[in-house]
Amino acid sequence: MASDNLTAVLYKVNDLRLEKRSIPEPEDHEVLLEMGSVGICGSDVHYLVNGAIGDFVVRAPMVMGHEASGTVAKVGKNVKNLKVGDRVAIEPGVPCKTCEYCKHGRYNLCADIIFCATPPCHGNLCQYYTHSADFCYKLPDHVSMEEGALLEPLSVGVHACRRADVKLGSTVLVTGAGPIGLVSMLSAKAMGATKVIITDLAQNRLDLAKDLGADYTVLLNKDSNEKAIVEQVHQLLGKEPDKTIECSGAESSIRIAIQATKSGGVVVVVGMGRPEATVPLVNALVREVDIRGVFRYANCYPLALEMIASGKVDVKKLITHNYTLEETLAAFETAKTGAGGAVKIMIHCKK
Ligand code: NAD
Ligand code: 572
Ligand code: ZN
Repeated sequence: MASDNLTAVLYKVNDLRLEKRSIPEPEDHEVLLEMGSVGICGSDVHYLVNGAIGDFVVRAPMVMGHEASGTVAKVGKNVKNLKVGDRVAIEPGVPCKTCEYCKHGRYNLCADIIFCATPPCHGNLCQYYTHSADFCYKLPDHVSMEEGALLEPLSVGVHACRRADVKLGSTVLVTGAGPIGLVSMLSAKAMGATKVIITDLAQNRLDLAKDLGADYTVLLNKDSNEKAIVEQVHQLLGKEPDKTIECSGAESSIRIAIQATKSGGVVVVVGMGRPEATVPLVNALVREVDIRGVFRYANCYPLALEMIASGKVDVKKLITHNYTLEETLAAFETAKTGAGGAVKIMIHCKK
């Protein structure tokens, strides 16, 4: 088998290597993809720096990358939906399709899901990679490979807004203006939110949020007074938000989210911080503020693609840095330090 498949492999903490691996053969239901663009996600950086996220521990070398697009280079014999040359976005989680959750369409909750770059499963930061054809979405000619890769985080935003039941006229608070807060804000706007306010500790991220369409921004610092922030949010909006989408992972943000949200409203928690948090639960209970979890997404790629293809949402501005596959180590160094105001770093795998 040819072994000219340059691949980014995480061996252990702070030991990321580029190595040549063999080009895999697609199974009957799979396609072989020549990889296009792969975004670096916060989770990739977390595995690099800590070797684990919660119970998911890198115990064996793992290929990085799960925000990806590619071009079909070969098709398995049972593949009907794609042909050689098709450009596709790759949905990184392939579920079992037979469990109760899969059958009810909530396949993100499948216990046997194989999700790229979540140990022990390999990701797709490489030149050639095989994937289930039915988790690949053909891109129209005018949608770029970078946008195809960004369908992944955008799908998290779409799922968060669906969980929050964002609709025409919603007023939305987003806490945290990292890539996930920003795609949640873009999704909320696209789904009809008329006012979106977003918080962060970093002014450059709030500036980008404003550029992307945030109506109001709130700069916080670690010592900001909780009650004063809630007041400020209400004052800027002129009302209480119907929905809050927590995207920072900070306990203080969950506390603010609950207190700021209107009675009868919804708080969705996307940010993954410490496993346990102290939150004003009774405040939420007596005001019937629903607190809902978010775990990745299910059935969101088609809508995320429509949002981009129709021009309703522009995700390209999230990309602050570009690297080639050969420059992967430098790309991860930038992701680790956040140098140059890095938000989304994109790696281009095709020569
Ligand atoms: P990120 O670290 O780039 O962004 C987080 C942002 O929150 C940063 O800009 C940071 O300055 C800001 N922040 C930190 N503390 C804050 C505070 N107290 N108030 C307001 N803002 C604060 O991460 P990201 O890639 O945007 O992801 C956001 C979170 O979502 C992470 O915790 C990540 O693990 C999680 N995530 C969850 C899912 C899921 O399925 N639930 C999916 C993807 C990401
Ligand atoms: O794009 C998917 C994604 N999911 C993230 C983070 C970044 N990107 N999640 C946060 C971490 N969890 S987890 O349950 N886990 C490591 C499987 O703690 C998944 C969702
Ligand atoms: Zn991710």
